[in-house]
Amino acid sequence: MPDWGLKKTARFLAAKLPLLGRFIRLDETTLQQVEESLLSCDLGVELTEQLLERLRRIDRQDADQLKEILKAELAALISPTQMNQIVEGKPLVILFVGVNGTGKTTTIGKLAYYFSQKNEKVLIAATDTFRAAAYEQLQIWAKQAGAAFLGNPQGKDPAAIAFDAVQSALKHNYDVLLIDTAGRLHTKANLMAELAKIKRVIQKVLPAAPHEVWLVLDGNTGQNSMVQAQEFLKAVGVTGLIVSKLDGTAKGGIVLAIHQKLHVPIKFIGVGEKITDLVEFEPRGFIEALLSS
Ligand SMILES: Nc1nc2c(ncn2[C@@H]2O[C@H](COP(=O)(O)OP(=O)(O)OP(=O)(O)O)[C@@H](O)[C@H]2O)c(=O)[nH]1
Ligand SMILES: [Mg+2]
Repeated sequence: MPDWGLKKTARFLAAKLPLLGRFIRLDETTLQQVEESLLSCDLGVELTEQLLERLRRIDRQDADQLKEILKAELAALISPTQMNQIVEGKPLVILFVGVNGTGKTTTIGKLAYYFSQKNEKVLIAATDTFRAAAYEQLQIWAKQAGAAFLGNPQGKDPAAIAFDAVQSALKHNYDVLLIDTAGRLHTKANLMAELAKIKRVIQKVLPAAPHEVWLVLDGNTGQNSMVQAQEFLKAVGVTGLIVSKLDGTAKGGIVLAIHQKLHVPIKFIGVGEKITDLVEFEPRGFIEALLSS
């Protein structure tokens, strides 16, 4: 079983959920406690209400193990997978976007390692010309992951660097190109337009690229993630999501809320700061871990 980074959330839920013995009825007080617990781990209002509705229909005879019931009912509510395959391309070009500090650069380091382990030849490109330390930070990750690195510490134009990166990936026969971008607020129209420009410029070199645009969300951000996702979707057509920092939060329920609401597949989740702290997302395993403590 993968480490879903849910220890904090699971422990939190375990402490909050009412203890039910065999044949105890799911009465309104119990249900209310369940509701509060689920809301406070950020499962979201919609999913929580749907779940409560299902719990209300459960026969009292069945209510012997609340957690097992919750697991089964939650799993029945959650759509199993939403096409979690990564699109094919040679080179496969993935553009990473997101609000400041969500974990884009760290995730790229982890993914470079993930692809390298599959014997793919990986190139990482740094287009964050905004934050001074960004270039070096990504370079260190590339080295650690055994991936090639391209950037321009004096560069001013992110799109121009992206352009060079795609050309270089084609020329040198890379399997995967991971393009980092500077963090930006989803409310800043000019910065969102810059992302669209990066995308257009990439397409000039390779019309099918970027094959994927992955939005990195911080698992601690809660319901505001939904708003961020909607804006990035509008601006650059996000094809996949990564939820990071689940190890640091007791609000891991947000992942299921996002999965259910946004209809964009969650590809991976980040569960720590190490290069191996990345897990391929799969809802059933996630639910199991959420209610495992
Ligand atoms: N605990 C934990 N920390 C993480 C995870 N992912 C990223 N971080 C930390 O979050 C901080 C920000 O990560 P970055 O990768 O620099 O985020 P970014 O989105 O590239 O930031 P900007 O480029 O400034 O927008 C760093 O301190 C990372 O170590 C994670 O899964 N778990
Ligand atoms: Mg960064």
